[in-house]
Amino acid sequence: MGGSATVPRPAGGTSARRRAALAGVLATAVALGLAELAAAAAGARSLVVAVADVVIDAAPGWLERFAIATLGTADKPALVVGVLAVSGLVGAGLGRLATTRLALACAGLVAFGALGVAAALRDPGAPPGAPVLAGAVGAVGGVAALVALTRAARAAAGGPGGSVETDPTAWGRRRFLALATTSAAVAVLAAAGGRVLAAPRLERVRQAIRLPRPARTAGPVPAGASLAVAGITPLHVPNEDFYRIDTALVVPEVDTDGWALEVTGLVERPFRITYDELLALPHVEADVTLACVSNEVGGGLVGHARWQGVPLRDLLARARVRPEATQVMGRSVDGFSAGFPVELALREGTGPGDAGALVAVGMNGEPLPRAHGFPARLVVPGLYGYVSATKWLRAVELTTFEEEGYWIPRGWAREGPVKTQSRIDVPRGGTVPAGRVPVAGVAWAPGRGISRVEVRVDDGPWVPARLADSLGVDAWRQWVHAWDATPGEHTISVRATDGTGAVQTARTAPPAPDGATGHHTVRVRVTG
Ligand SMILES: Nc1nc2c(c(=O)[nH]1)N[C@H]1C(S)=C(S)[C@@H](COP(=O)(O)O)O[C@H]1N2
Ligand SMILES: [Mo]
Repeated sequence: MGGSATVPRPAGGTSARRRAALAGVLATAVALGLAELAAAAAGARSLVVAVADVVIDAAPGWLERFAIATLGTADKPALVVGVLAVSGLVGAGLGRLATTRLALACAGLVAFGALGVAAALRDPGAPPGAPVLAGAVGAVGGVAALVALTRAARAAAGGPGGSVETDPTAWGRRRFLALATTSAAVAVLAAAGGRVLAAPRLERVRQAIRLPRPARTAGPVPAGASLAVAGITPLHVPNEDFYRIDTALVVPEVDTDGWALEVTGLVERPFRITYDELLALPHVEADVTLACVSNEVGGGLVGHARWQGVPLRDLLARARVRPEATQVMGRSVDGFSAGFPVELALREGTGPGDAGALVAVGMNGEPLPRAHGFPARLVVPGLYGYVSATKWLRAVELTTFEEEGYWIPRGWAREGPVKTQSRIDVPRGGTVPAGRVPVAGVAWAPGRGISRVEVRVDDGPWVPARLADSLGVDAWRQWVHAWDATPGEHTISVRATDGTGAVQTARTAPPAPDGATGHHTVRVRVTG
């Protein structure tokens, strides 16, 4: 140590202890930053995110629901911040340990990195070896930083004051400061570099893809399917506006290169199919409305897109489903899974507007956006996403219902048919002038279609709205009602009737466990 019997140590060695802790924190930051950069360069996921994913998977359902309820979509960034904070604490501890047991602290840092590698190795979509490489680069950098910083901290410890010429500890403090600054810069730059590197490469891969022309197209969209009402949700929601729901902290980076879809489980002939092989099969196009079970009445967790892909039943026919199979389980590269009845997967579509379940590779005319499951996902008309719409699909496994998809043990219903719903898009509330006011929105009952939409003002009668042309039973339908608005406060409600003649229920129910019900209602003030 730099201190000797003749040099008084600072009281309690606080600054020395602080420097030791800081050395550990910075060494950990260097390790994480370099690992991030190496992971991106090698095509693997961030180790920090991989650890956070493990935390999500291990969290009990009530905690996860609580986090989503209190933090909303900020729950994932908050978790990453949490993982970084814990890493900082571990780092501080290792830094303190390093002052007396440097080798042990270095081993601790390596073990800490190994945890991240182990978490990332659970991701079968990543090139094997890439997480190990990332962990190794991070560990080597972190250990080097810890050794250098700890030595500098030792040199800096000792008596206070003095000049660089006369006091070696002053020189040591300067060296420590310089090293600390360098370490922080390396950590930040490496982490930022990793982020910059990861996304655009895959985006270029995605944009270079040319989807085949579907053997069966959905046909041109009839002009009468879209209503010219300002503020109504577009019939096809643009990809960048389409709602996004998933448990992934950051969008899984799945390259088509090396990706293959496995069709497996209770089948006679399991097989794997590459992305190019999938593109070479006959494709269909389908207008399907996708809804999230968590959508509140009137909420935005629902969207409509024109999907393109391979009918799931074609793949299942090739694999030959065994008679004891009752459930189709989609499995994603990030550990998510969703299962639904085999009949729904085998059902023959009845033609345009009813295509059946798809392994989708296209969304609104382009390759699936990364946030929506690139390179492939399931789209099963009529079911909520949590039991069907697996994104970043890696396997379709035939099972029985003994197997449970991701959300089932977390308190959501085993089967999730989408409930008939309707939503008022305009007016959304607020103030409108008296006179003719268009009340308009969308209504959906995927699998059954929409046959009628009615609007009620205050306690008046239900009045039929005008329906836009239908794109098929799986697609939502726009509707509009020309309301003669009179001055005062008014309440407007909407309800839909599905293709079987069943009227949307007025009974209110929360999203859990199987989808919200009740009428969407808005209050408006009409000025005279
Ligand atoms: N891999 C993966 N796929 C997933 C999910 C998920 O968390 N992970 N969430 C599902 C849920 S709950 C819904 S509602 C839909 C949403 O699809 P979108 O984000 O493309 O709108 O994706 C489904 N597919
Ligand atoms: Mo969902």
